[in-house]
Amino acid sequence: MTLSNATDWTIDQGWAAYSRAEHATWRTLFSRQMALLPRYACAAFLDGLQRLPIDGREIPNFSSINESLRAQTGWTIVAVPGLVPDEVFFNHLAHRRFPSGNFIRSADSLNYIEAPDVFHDVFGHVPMLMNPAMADFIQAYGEGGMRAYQLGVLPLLARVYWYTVEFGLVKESGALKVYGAGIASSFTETQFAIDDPSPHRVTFDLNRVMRTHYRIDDFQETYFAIDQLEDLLALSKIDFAPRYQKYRDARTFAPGDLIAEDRVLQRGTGAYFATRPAR
Ligand code: HBI
Ligand code: FE
Repeated sequence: MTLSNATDWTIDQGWAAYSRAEHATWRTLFSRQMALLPRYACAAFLDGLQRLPIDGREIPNFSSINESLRAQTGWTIVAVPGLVPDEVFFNHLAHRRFPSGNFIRSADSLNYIEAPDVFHDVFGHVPMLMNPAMADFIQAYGEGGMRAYQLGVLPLLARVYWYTVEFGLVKESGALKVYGAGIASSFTETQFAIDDPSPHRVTFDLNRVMRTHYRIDDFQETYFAIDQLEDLLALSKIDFAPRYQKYRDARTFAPGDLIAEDRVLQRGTGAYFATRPAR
């Protein structure tokens, strides 16, 4: 990790410093995902990817990504050394800058990362930042994040981000497709989220999701599906303040709970999680 000396935590991508081995890791990750995503990802993800200078040859250069991305939705990506403090993260998002890790995971742990790396951030997030609804939603999250933090209700908002931007599914022609970056950048979770009988799949409901805990270091026990990506646009316009009032002290739900009001699409067997207690 490179130390940051700017208060916004941005660093140079340092593209020229990537080794052949690091480019090869990108190549492996890219080809694994491309063997799956044409069947598993939503049309907007595939379309965004196709219109970006992201390919399986080498780690993309952020400045060429930014030419396409800025022209499409006014977003840019900025290089950061890893996780940045919440308020720094929100400030970038509110200004349509997506902080992206410049490092890449090591070749012997392709399925595990401690902090978001360049493959998660660029391959996972940037294609959806080409979509106008997602573009507005993440900016609104940045703007709302500071408010939620000051009100002491950040977990309520962070759960919405988690179950949409990171682990969201969308209904498309009667099937469930991936749009969340945490899924789209993971070979194992792409298959798990769509095909495995273990997790619940439930129609997204804002009030429900705000109260639902999530797993950070394992597959999700429940995936929430929106009806269409445009629902994110509506979500970006909602005033969360009254909901914070209502739900700040409300009971919360465990990752694998189903509740009476749920519109359950597929009730999970829980089989995978039976051997993996939540921590
Ligand atoms: N920093 N680089 C980076 N990427 C993230 O996704 C990120 C972060 N800092 C904080 C954060 N996410 C979350 O804890 C907030 O969304 C709540
Ligand atoms: Fe992410």
